[in-house]
Amino acid sequence: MNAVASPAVLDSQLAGEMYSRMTLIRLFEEQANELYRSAKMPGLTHLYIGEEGVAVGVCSALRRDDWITSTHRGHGHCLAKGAEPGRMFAELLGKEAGYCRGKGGSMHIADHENGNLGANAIVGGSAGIATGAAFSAKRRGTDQVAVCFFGEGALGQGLVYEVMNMAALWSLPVIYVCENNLYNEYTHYLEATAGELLARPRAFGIESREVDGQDVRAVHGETAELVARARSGGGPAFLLANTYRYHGHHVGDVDRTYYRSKDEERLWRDDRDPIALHGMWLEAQKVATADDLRRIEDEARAEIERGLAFALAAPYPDPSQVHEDVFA
Ligand SMILES: Cc1ncc(C[n+]2csc(CCOP(=O)(O)OP(=O)(O)O)c2C)c(N)n1
Repeated sequence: MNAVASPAVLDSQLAGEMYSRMTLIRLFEEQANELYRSAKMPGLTHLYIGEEGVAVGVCSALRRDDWITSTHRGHGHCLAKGAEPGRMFAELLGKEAGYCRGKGGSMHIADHENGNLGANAIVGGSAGIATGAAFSAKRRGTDQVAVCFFGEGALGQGLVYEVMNMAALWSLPVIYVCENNLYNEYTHYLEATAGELLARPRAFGIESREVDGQDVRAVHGETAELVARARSGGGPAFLLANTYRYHGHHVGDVDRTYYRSKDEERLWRDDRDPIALHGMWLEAQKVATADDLRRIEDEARAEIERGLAFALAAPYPDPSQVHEDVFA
């Protein structure tokens, strides 16, 4: 995807591609869960299911040479920026064909060809990397923009404020995208984050907006404006996207009733699903029929199955490579 729509116009082709990419992410994540449950994947993973509208809305407003940085919940960001499911599955399985030759795993996928500087398991850690990339773009005189994805839990990290301060002072082309899925692990964010979330970036004079993260078109529209602004020297921005993760903090977090209710989960799944909502819009606008949407889903499923088969059959790295690509 990575098409660049003008801020005001969302053409029907792009709207269809957004549906397709969100569906691909959903199916990838369901399969990642299966890999965990069938003990084929080492370690665990943090599913992005429910939040697809944010990654796809944002990345569809970026160019391929724009950058993103990502989090422990990063598969959706990678796929939205153009990564292939096969190489991602390979990375999850520790295979040589993975994006990091099998040494990064689920939480550290980087895909530089598509502008993905990498996921980071240190909460807030990638804010410095995105801001540094924006600094580099400005110094080199390119018009690239960097997007930093992070959860609202990262608002408790000092680094985020250090770099927002620099970004504002130096008018850097960076957009901080805060995905508020309501929970920091097993704690509601209101128990961990004082005051108004947007008051924080606004204290630095950063352009700050809020968007419904379940509305992929709204996310795309806000991002496109902020990207155009940053590209033309307007400086950093902060986008607060309200969203929800349907699954647990990680795949092992199955019984969640001690920190959130089943009714709450049902409400988001049934009434606020970004893929279903966008599908209804496509049909209502006569951009796609129900058959078209089914075909898109079938194609995405086939792509996931091909990617999975590729990854399962792929070889592990040779043990002699264990000390390669290690930085200290
Ligand atoms: C610096 C740091 N502190 C603590 C952790 C443990 N940890 C992993 S995820 C997480 C909560 C993250 O919540 P949020 O940033 O809102 O992202 P979400 O998981 O909701 O997507 C914590 C505390 C960590 N990985 N890094």
